[in-house]
Amino acid sequence: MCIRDRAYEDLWPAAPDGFFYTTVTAAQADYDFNDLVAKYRSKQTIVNNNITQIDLSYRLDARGGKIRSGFAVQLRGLTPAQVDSIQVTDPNNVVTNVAVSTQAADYKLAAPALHAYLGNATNVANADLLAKAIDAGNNQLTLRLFNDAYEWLPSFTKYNGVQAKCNEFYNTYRACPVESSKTFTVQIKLKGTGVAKSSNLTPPYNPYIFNNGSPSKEVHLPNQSPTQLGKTNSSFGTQQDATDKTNWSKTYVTSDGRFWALHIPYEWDHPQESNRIGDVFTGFKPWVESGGVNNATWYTSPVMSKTFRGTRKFPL
Ligand SMILES: [Ca+2]
Repeated sequence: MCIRDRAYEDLWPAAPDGFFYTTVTAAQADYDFNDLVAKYRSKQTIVNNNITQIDLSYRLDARGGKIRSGFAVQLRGLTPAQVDSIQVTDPNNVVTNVAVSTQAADYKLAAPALHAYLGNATNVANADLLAKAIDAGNNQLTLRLFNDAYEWLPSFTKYNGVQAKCNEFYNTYRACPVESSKTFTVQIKLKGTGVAKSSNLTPPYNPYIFNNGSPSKEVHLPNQSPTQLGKTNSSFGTQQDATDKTNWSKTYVTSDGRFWALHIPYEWDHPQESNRIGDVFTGFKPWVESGGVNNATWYTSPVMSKTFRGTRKFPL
């Protein structure tokens, strides 16, 4: 008699929806939450209650920020030593087998998009990033997908003399033509029988963006831990930031409960450029002020004239 392994796939989200990640500058800018809009899905392959493989898909939809930001995800609960292989397919369908380092002195993973930068004179600064430990001392698997959102969601000159403002951002002015989304896929295979399925290693994991020119300046979802490099950011505790630098239990929030990144389980129609999120989604402010108790589905009810999509179908 053959007893088959109890294997299944744990999809997140279970139904098609989205992941939305955005930030503003330290000066708070316009708080329009469209500086980087990415949607993601996660699949965990489970065998006998162990995770043996994690598949991630990140679809970049919009860049409404001027700061050159990179994007990374830390898979807390997973160490580099537990990983057998990582393969990343970039939006150009270039497949990279990512070298995994278990050395604390190294950055945990090479960023797969970086091979494109090394020969690119306009992005010389990125070569410096390569030499730095992205999360040395923490020993949590950290995967950097790209160093500069402009690489994938570029600015243009093609609208000169037509609609010049369409050159600046990517899919945040509703009057501009819709540009295509860009998708990264990641396949992480674990060694041996994998790792025990746990609440520590669940979507959305710990995604963050970082300032290309100052990589310690990370922006995570509220109360998610910075990397070791991120903890050296001297901006913590300045202006209105209320991060707890002792225990890191309270991070990337202000004293009045605001934050710089959002995770929304919905096919979100992000704000048009320079429209404050509270004006686009009137339920947002009461949601924040109630500590997330009231108006929990605020993101489903936009003022349509102030979103990017409006009545226009998104490029899905
Ligand atoms: Ca913006």
